Amino acid sequence: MGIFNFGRKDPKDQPSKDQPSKDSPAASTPAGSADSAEKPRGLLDRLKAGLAKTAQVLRTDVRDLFKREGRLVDEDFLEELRGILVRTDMGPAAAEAIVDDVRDRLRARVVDPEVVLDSIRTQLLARLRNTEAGLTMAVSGPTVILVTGVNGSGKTTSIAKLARMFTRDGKRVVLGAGDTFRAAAVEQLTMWADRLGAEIVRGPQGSDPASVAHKAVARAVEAGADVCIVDTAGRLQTQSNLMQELSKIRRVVAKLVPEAPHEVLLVIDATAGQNALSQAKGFKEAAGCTGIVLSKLDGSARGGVIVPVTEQFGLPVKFVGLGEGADDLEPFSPERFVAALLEGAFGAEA
Ligand SMILES: Nc1nc2c(ncn2[C@@H]2O[C@H](COP(=O)(O)OP(=O)(O)OP(=O)(O)O)[C@@H](O)[C@H]2O)c(=O)[nH]1
Ligand SMILES: [Mg+2]
Repeated sequence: MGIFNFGRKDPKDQPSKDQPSKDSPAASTPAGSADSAEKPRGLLDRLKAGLAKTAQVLRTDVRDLFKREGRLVDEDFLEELRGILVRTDMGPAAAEAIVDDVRDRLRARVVDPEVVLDSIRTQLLARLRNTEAGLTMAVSGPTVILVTGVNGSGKTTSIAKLARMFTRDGKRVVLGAGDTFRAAAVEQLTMWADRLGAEIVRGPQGSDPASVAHKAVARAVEAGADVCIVDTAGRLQTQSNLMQELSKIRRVVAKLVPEAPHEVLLVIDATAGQNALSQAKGFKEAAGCTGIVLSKLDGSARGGVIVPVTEQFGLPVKFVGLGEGADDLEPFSPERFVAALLEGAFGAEA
């Protein structure tokens, strides 16, 4: 789809969470500029690197099912195949559909790994096809994006990545430091803002996050900014008082910009396994989330969780996070995702 351009990686953009880097502010990397010292990597290559662990389960383990040239598709084989699929967290429905497809078409035949991998590809694509979705942008005035999720899921880092995406596209960004719970959270976002050339609006520690959000959106309106991204403190989907706090933020920003927030993104850590599902459910119901950023895919062998998350809750995965740097974000594309998982399975080099 490619609403925005992602092209280069900047590994120096990896501040540690609580130790803001002393690197100079990002006035030196203006919007749209290239990080010239970096080697450009294609979208697919970066996605492949990020998905390496999940791909390993699918490609290598499926290949390992085949001792020599081919293997007879019998119930033992199908059981082993199901085990591999389940390990990627793609969920029982998708795993079962693949096993059924292989059984229906190939039972009692001696087949090659390629045939099985092809079935996996077809089934995954069919399940993910309708999930591609860009961000809803304001028709006029700033687009307001609220970023939510459980503790440590990658919210603040994802905000930095989104800010980088927008500034690269020539857009003016205001960040709202709505995580007033920890002083380090504000420092972390401030450091990113400095580095990325975004303005930041902060409030005193312990102050009402809704008032910071209000100030940030007001500033975005006043400054004629294109985007206002509001950070929030981590919370569990089961903490109803904290979920209400998110509702308050939404109400407050809507007073300033009628359609706001245009997006309420839920950042889910791909290593969370099946807990990702209850997060998606809880945040969708209580916080009105509109889409998901699936972070830390690079550290997970369970990237398949993208399938049940999108299927069960009708929440589109809008972006995937593939590392700690500001450039490690990809707009989600089912085709690229499945290609990154399975390409190379046929011995072809990327
Ligand atoms: N490998 C990898 N690490 C990530 C990714 N996204 C975030 N991280 C790391 O995960 C840790 C937590 O990220 P934060 O962005 O601070 O998470 P958060 O949700 O804001 O955390 P709280 O504000 O404490 O709830 C940091 O060390 C990040 O560098 C990703 O896509 N890949
Ligand atoms: Mg944070």
